[in-house]
Amino acid sequence: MTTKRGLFVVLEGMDRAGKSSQCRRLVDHLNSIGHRTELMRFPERDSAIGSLIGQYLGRKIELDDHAVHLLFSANRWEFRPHILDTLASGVNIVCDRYAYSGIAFTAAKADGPDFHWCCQPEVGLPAPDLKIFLSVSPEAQASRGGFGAERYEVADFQRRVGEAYARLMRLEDQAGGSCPAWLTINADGAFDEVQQQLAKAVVAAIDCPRSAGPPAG
Ligand code: DGP
Ligand code: NA
Ligand code: NA
Repeated sequence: MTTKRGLFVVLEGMDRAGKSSQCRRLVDHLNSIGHRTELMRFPERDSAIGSLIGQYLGRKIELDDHAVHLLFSANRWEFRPHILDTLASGVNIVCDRYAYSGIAFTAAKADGPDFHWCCQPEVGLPAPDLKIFLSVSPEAQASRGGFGAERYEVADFQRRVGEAYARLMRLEDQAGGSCPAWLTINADGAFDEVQQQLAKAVVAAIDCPRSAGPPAG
């Protein structure tokens, strides 16, 4: 009997949407009901490339916008073999941010790289089976203690990140076909309610049939 490939789920959203806590809870829940699932995150700061990204976000070093964009992308590419091996072994992946953060955060930069240029380094990465956008209002962002001290944690920049995500999701939904549509979940409400909606969507997707091979990029 062949092992059913694991499901590749990506969670995206602006900062303070509660993504990381929701991802952790979701992974615990899925494992507790017998769906073997691994948590991944990008940027994964625990690699040589990730350490440079961490220094950049912490304002320890300065880098050209194009160079840092490629580092974020390279950080995803260096984990491509791990993603493919994990899925092939039948283990699901819940991933806290992915290529869509890469595009939205760079495209949001004033006078930064062009939107279409931003998309190119991500082409060919393993494609998620399910993409979930956790939306959060500026009011809820503010009520969660405001932003931290890292480079992108500024209200006006986050507004532009939201616009870039919206553009990206519109483009992908128009493309249709092989691009699975986005599921948007509003994360302004109570943590447990958001978690329930997430778990329901992900369990339904785990139970769906999917291609045996690795998800195409
Ligand atoms: P996090 O560890 O999820 O809080 O992400 C750190 C910050 O980096 C956050 O502001 C989002 C941003 N970010 C995540 N992925 C990318 C990416 O690929 N490119 C850029 N430019 N920023 C990213
Ligand atoms: Na952050
Ligand atoms: Na996070």
